[in-house]
Amino acid sequence: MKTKTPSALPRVVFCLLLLFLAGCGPVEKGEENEPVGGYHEAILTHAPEVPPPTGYTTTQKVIVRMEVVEKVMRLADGVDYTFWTFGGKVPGQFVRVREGDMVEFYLDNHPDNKLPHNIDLHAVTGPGGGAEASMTAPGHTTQFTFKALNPGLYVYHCATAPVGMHIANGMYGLILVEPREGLPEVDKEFYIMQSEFYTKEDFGTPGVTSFDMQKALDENPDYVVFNGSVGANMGDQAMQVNVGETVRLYVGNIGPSLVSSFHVIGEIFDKVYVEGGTLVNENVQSTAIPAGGSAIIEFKCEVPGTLTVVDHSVFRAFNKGAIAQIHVNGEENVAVFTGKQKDAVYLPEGSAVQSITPAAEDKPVPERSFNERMELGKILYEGNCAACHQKNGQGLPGAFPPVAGSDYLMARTDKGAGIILFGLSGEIHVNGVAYDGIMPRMMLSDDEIANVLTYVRNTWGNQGDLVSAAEVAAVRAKGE
Ligand code: HEC
Ligand SMILES: [Cu+2]
Repeated sequence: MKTKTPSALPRVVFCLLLLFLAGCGPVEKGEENEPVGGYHEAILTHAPEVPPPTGYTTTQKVIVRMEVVEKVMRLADGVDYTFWTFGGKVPGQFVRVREGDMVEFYLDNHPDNKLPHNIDLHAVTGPGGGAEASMTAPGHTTQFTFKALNPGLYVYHCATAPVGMHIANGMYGLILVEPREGLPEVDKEFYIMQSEFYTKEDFGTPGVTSFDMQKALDENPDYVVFNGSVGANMGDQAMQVNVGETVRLYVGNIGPSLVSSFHVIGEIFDKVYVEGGTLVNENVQSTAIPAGGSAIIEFKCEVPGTLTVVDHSVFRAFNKGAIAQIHVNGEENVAVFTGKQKDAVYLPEGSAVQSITPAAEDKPVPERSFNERMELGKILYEGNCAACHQKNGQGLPGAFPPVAGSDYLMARTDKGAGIILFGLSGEIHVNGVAYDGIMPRMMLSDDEIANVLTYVRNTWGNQGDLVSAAEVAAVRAKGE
């Protein structure tokens, strides 16, 4: 150990000076007068698409132009809503820039609109996130510029009073500020935004509906959805990936009230950029996304199948619409997942078979018209059956038999009531194809079963007749 010499103090001062100078280097966040290396117009995309990585390494001036449009669109099948939008769809377009970029933002308010609007981007360092600077009357356009100082995934939304109402009507989206070094490369990227709708009529009521202030104040939404409507990314609109690919989800939750317990059924998040920031958590099942917050999620798809994206506050998923699908296409990988390998009857000694089927209703249910049963049946089908038999009734090869054009269903003397009341298992043949799966019994009332069967037996080319609640009750009374 050396002894202390009188020259130690000046050396320490010199080192501190060096540290201070390094701290003011050109790549430090907060640098205001960075040279701009070029300018271009941002590529904007509608959900679930994401613009490609920025790919540049110098600071750019990026022009972003967004148009506010008020218009009636689909909220659910048979349900329309007067949305207020950024870019004509809900959620608004995805914006992608790089840390340090100067963003020149233009907001156009279409002349046919009734109201002034503005934008608060959480990526902005400045008053109101740009809200005051972008307040725009119908038929006007405004412009302001901000520097994207902090990397991360940020929500944007309209902040015109009453703010809650502008948000609840659809005015929100995401802006990604890539870190200077970019994000690691992945195979597929998607944009998912969760939001709530508070409507005058209850969930699924056909017609054009509109905003209900009391339900909003009670934080009791009728709809909780991904990407602006019920089923926006289900079935044919599902996100498509391949086995072996790494997927990155940019997920935002605008609320306006609820915190999302974001989860993907059948996957584990290899990485979560917590709250859309820089901190990465690993091996996560569900991640909390606050109202006005986000998360970046990555996972590798090792096996084929359908991944179901949900808010794990699960009534929101299966009863209010917070559900989407990712189809993973490719070869089975039994080293990771085998599928069902065995299914035998289990009868413990001395046990009676338990049933939780509700008892037959005591009082007869009033019968309904054919059209009424068709309408109600469609909603029941989509909520209870479509997950397996698919929205178009085609089923899934090798797993769920088709109910569209099913000779098996149409030949049954109970019109199918027994299948729904008691479930179905063992080998069956539908249009000459063998299926050997298990359909669970469904906890539906006689009236509801009559509705869903009337719908199934008279849709997709099926030629059936009305199924009455009395017919279902008779099957229930006879037992399995
Ligand atoms: C969890 C998945 C699942 C759900 C939900 C489900 N089913 Fe099924 N369903 C099946 C499977 C699997 C079979 C085949 C059972 C077998 O192989 O014995 C089947 C068979 C059937 C059949 C007979 C075969 C055919 O294709 O005609 C009908 C009819 C049917 N389901 C109707 C419905 C209706 C209506 C609902 C909603 C009320 C429903 N299912 C909900 C999985 C499901
Ligand atoms: Cu607005």
